[in-house]
Amino acid sequence: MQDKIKKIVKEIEGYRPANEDDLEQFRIKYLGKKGVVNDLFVEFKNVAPENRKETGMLLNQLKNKAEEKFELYKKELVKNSDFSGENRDLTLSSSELELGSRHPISIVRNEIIQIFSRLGFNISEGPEVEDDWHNFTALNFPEEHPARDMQDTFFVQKNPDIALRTHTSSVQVRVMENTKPPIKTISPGRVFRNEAISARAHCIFHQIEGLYVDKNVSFADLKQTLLYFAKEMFGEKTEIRLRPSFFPFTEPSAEMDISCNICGGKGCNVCKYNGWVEILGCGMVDPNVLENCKIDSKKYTGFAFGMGIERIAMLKYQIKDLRLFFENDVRFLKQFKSAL
Ligand code: 2U9
Repeated sequence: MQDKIKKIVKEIEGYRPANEDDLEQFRIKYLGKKGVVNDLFVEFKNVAPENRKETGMLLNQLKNKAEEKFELYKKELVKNSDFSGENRDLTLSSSELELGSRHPISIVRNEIIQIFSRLGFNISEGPEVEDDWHNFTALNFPEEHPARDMQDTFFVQKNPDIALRTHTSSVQVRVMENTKPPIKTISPGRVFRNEAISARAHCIFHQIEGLYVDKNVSFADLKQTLLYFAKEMFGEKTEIRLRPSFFPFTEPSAEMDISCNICGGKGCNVCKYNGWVEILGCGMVDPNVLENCKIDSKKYTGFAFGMGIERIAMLKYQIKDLRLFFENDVRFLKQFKSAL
């Protein structure tokens, strides 16, 4: 009998329950009324008196082992249970939930929105599928302008009148058509261009465009607004410079550079050793555009600007390849933590 008991002790020592049901089967098998332990106690009555002491001790050890094993795993299973079991312990603390993180494009977009909100800009949104009028004609694009070409624009169902918007200026045309000045709005959103994908270009990207139309809005107002933006976004020491440019929808037009936020203007590979990096385009709204939207260009003037959010994010976080924003690799995304 002693050998039998020792064998069962070994069996119990090696036992690990697969789940709650398994543990219950263990309890019934060893500790139940008709279980192994009770059967052995019945058998014990027939043990010869000279063997009783030793066999009795072994039997008690077996019983204790089985009970300890059962109690240990009962506690463990309750701790790990999903609270659906009967043995739930509501005093146990919950397991920690791992939080996700915002996409870097959302973080930068929200930061830009906050900066312009402080200057009184509201947010406007509009359709991603646009008609020719809102995307091109109202914005003073000539009939033969290359941007209207199949090569640059995604047309919907080969309809030359319906396309995926190539910029969010189309949203601001809608705002001007439906609102009387003063208008002070920014339009964040996805835009689409028929371009080959590379480290510096993608067929989908994100823009924020700004528009301020009122009496007496001047180029000086534009410059001051953009200087404030640059300092808030890239740091107090940031300087700006405007270079003359051309867009169909603004006159005069300019491109804006900031002093390189990496080397502080001394020269590095981000600014290609000239100390300045381009971040946006801007200008005074062309009077034709105001008139197209039924705004009296003799009474009102306006400034506008546009930027690619990916470009701002690449400069802010020193990211060299734009495609990383679209791959959604969690190892890339989880590096960006933000309150916004
Ligand atoms: C209206 C009238 C004018 C918005 C402007 C730019 C200059 C510009 C580019 C920057 C990089 C687009 O993302 S990008 O490729 N944008 O250079 N955008 S002025 O002008 C407007 C907007 C709305 C009604």
